Amino acid sequence: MLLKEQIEAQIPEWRERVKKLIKEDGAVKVGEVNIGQVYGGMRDVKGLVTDISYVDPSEGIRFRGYTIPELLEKLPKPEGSEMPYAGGLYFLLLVGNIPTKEEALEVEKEWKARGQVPQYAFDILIAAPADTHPMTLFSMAILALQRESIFTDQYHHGLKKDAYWEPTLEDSLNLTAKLPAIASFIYRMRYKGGEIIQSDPNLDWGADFAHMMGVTDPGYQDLSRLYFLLHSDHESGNVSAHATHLVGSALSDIYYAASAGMNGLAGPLHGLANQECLGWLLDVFNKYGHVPGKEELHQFARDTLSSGKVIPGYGHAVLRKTDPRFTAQHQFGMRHFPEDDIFKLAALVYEVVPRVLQEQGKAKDPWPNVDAISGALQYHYGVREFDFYTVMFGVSRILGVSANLVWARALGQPIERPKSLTTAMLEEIAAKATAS
Ligand code: NMX
Ligand code: MLT
Repeated sequence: MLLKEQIEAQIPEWRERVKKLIKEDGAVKVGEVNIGQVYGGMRDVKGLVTDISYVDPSEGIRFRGYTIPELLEKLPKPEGSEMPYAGGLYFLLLVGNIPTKEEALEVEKEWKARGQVPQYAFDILIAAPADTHPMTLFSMAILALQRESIFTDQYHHGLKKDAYWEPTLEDSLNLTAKLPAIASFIYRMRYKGGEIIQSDPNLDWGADFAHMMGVTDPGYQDLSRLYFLLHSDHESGNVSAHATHLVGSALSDIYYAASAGMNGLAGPLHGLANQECLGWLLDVFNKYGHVPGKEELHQFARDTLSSGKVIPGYGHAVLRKTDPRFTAQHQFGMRHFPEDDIFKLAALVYEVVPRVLQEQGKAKDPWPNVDAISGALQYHYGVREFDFYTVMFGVSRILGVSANLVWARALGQPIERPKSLTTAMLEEIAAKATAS
């Protein structure tokens, strides 16, 4: 497999580079931590490392050094499509180079060969109470598949540390291959009377998801490819990536680790914000019966804040400008359906809400994040059951977190175990600092 060979070829150099850095410069400080950060969700504490993506506060995400517009231009695309193969993106995340079409198609082929979901995983979903949240079902299905882990099996039969990454790559390909079928099964079981649509062997991973969802508009294939690219990775400190890394650091396999990551993604301050955001847009639309004017929208947003709620889709822990993932989705909507009411509303919110948040003066980042508009695009194509939206985020995010776990294993990253202090200890540290 070209993918595996290219990862393998890089590992000795990476190991050497990291070993040298730790040996020669292990004591060099990268920052300091203050009491505000200890109580404040470790914001801006630099304690993680990844070479797969980086979020600059004023620029946004770069995947392996490439901005989103660069990726949309450079990654190989299926004939006649506007958006790249997810297989090419996965190659880039894992290997670090823009793949050739042949390399992207090899990943797509691997996924096809590994995409069959064992019936027992579906049976577990069918047995769950009908009102179980789609994210719970998604996480359950991933966890159910844990018995398939090659890493865990080989580990218990004796596996050298240097070789950990190999079965982790196998597990990652096996799991990611199945995600479109699992997600669309949840959708069809939950909202379409259980009429399951089988995978089409002629379609790429992103387009096959669109097909299995039962959305026939060809534009949805490109939206799916775009969606899966944009949500895949956002450096290491976000809740889903960090949870996956943390659990994986105990040498739990990718099924345990990704399921944990998905449980974090299911929180309303993280991935669930896309469902909350569409709900909020519909509340606005239904209140006025049409796309309201800026003044009415301004008032609605103020009312949301005064009722103690956050405005979903706005604000970010790291970003301090409009999320380029928002911009890419906004541009997609402008190209394909600028007159769609809910899309127009989401675009109008962008003109109003940052000002409302600035007036309130609490949010450090008043600008839209990835979740502010993703639901409006789904809604246009008829995927309107918004409690499903975070599952699509999860399908994409597992591309990033699994690529990270392969490299964490390749570089022998240790079990994660930061130190905690008591409040009395922090008070003592503060008293000493004041006295000196
Ligand atoms: N609406 C209202 N208040 C907000 C918002 C918002 N969109 N964003 C931040 N604030 C408040 C925040 O609740 C906090 O209030 P308090 O001091 O009363 O606790 C204050 O502003 C300072 O928060 P920040 O330091 O700016 O933000 P933080 O880094 O703590 O949190 C988020 C980041 C993303 C959790 C926060 O902006 C938020 O809750 N946004 C809405 C939910 C959302 O869109 N989440 C999705 C993020 C992207 N993703 O997919 O994960
Ligand atoms: C993400 O994509 O994980 C979100 O933007 C949250 C984050 O980066 O903190």
